[in-house]
Amino acid sequence: MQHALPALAMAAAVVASGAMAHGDERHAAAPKKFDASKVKETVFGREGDPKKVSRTIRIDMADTMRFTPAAITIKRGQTVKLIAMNKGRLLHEMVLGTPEELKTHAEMMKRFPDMEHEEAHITHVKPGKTGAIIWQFTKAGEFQFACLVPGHFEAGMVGTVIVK
Ligand SMILES: [Cu+2]
Repeated sequence: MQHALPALAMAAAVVASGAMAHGDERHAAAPKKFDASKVKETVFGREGDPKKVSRTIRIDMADTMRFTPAAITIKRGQTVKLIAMNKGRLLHEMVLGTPEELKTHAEMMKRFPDMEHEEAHITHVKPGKTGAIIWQFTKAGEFQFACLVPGHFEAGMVGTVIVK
């Protein structure tokens, strides 16, 4: 019995780590609906209102573990629609974030590869399909988009977002 409590506390700590809480399967099937009252500001911006999209950027994903283009430049405040097109035969994903965050997230994915996660800044794209992220880049800086399928990030599947 002595071990039960620490184990539980650890499990809770893992779940509590915010963006890393992928275990929530409720998100999996439901289509993303924009709800302004639920939008959270992050250090790299916030979920964008589909009605305010002023620019659409297509980004191809390939099994060579590359995004094309690998770098995009956005005007601060602009709401963009990033369309991720999976040209390969493997599952890929596009996750927005800061370089530090994405690195931590990739480590997490290595430990828990089966974690499902569906959030505004993430899109999973099956081979031959497209996914989309609508995002408002509210802060200037250098951010990234990455594929966090285990092994892909490590192989260099990372792109740069410059917000001016
Ligand atoms: Cu990938």
